[in-house]
Amino acid sequence: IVRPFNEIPGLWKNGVANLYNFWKLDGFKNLHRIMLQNFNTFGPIYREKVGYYESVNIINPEDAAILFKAEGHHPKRLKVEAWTSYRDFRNLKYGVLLKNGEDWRLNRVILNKEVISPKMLENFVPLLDEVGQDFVARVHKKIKRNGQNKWTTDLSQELFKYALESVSSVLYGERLGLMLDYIDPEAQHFIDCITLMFKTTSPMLYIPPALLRRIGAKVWRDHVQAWDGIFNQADRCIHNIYRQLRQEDGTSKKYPGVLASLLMLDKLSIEDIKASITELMAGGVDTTSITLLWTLYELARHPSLQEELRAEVTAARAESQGDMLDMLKRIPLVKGALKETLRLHPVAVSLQRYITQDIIIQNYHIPAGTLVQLGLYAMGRDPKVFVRPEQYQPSRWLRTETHYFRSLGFGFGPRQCLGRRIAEAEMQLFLIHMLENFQVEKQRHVEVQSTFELILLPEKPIILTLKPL
Ligand code: HEM
Ligand code: 2DC
Repeated sequence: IVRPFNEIPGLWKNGVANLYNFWKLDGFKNLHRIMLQNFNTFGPIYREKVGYYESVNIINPEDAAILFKAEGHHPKRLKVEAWTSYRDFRNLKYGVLLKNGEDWRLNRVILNKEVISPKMLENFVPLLDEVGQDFVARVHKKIKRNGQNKWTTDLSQELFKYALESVSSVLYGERLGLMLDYIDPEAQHFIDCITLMFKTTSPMLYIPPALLRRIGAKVWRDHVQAWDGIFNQADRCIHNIYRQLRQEDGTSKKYPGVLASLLMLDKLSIEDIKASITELMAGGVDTTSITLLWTLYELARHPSLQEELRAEVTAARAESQGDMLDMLKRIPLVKGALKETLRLHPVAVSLQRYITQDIIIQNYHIPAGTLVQLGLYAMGRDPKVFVRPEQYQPSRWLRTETHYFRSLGFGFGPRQCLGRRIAEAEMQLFLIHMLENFQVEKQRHVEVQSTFELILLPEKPIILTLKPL
């Protein structure tokens, strides 16, 4: 017999007391570890209430399948109130990230064709490949200059620039010039604002932003400043393209970028386009760059695996004879490495949906309307789900063992990551170029853990050494 909702184990009776304990455990930074611990304590399903944030948490791929079957036609994630409050405060439109219902679907369907359709890779790959080439050229130059024939550094700032340059070139069909020596201070400010925006969001998951705003709290003020910086910079880029488009005669055959394509399509209002383009630009920086940093870290820790990947890339290069679109089809182990990185170091600690119908998970009844979270970080490290989960093994994604609801780093279904194709191509091209040019090494005995700043980040700088091959 099915057990009732109220019997699901967990701490869900006193949200305020739980928030206090959460805060004592420095939970704002440890959310991923706390979730892992909760699964250890309560088993594969638990119910929780922290502050005003209430959810049912699951960890098994088979249960994830049940969850996503009940997501309905307009899948809805946890509402990040800090983000909607800012838009409301500044009277700005929601983009596809924050919209819901039919309005979300109408926008998303049009954006899908321009952003996530595999057909678009033809347009994106040449642009992204150029940025990849410029990145390695920049590293070579740095190495030449310092005269040591190697470069030991924390690459995160360089990777932020690579990611912003990449996503901008796809969105605007134009280069910002971030792979040059002297970069636009506005672009650097944009990068800093994104980091601050994420960091200030996490406390506001549990404490309503409206309250923080009323008491004039610093997090809220910092959050507003961060988004202001993001929207100002995106606005400048968007206006530029808009102006250029009005001056052109429209006969150019060159791919003009996502923004110009959307403007010419004329199916979404300018305000809707602006809102979603800003979200894409902001969503495209920390996500891919941190995933690449973790990947380089893992490759540095596993030198023979690094050589295996290099061999795959060398062979793919020869076989594809300079056709990059073809080359991307010949690097399964590189793709496995990226999946493996997202398994151990996911950007999103969880995936969530408000279910639209009653479901039964682990023999508990869960009513429609409940927020159900899949603990993505916890699932990636669960020995019941992945054989020897602590080992970084890209080849596990090539084997015939089941991958059923196990590769969920970009989410699932119609509400999955809109930037997924861009992110994948951008990261694959980056690894191709890096593996072809440099050996990646690290200092011995340094283990780096994750910290939660809305997305999961390395808790301390990752120092790597790049040596020309
Ligand atoms: C949504 C992960 C890169 C833009 C999401 C979601 C995840 C995710 C887990 C939620 C999906 C769901 O609820 O099912 C990642 C990862 C990335 C990445 C792991 C890179 C390694 C990017 C990039 C962009 C982007 C490069 C922009 C170009 C978005 C947007 C949404 C989203 C706009 C919201 C889509 C919607 O609500 O309809 N991403 N992302 N992401 N991501 Fe990404
Ligand atoms: C954070 O408990 C933890 O892709 C919360 O590119 C639940 C939650 C809700 C929404 C998730 C968020 C978590 C992590 C960051 C995500 C976000 C949805 C989209 C966003 C996964 C898991 C992200 C990084 C977007 C951000 C785009 C934005 C900057 C314009």
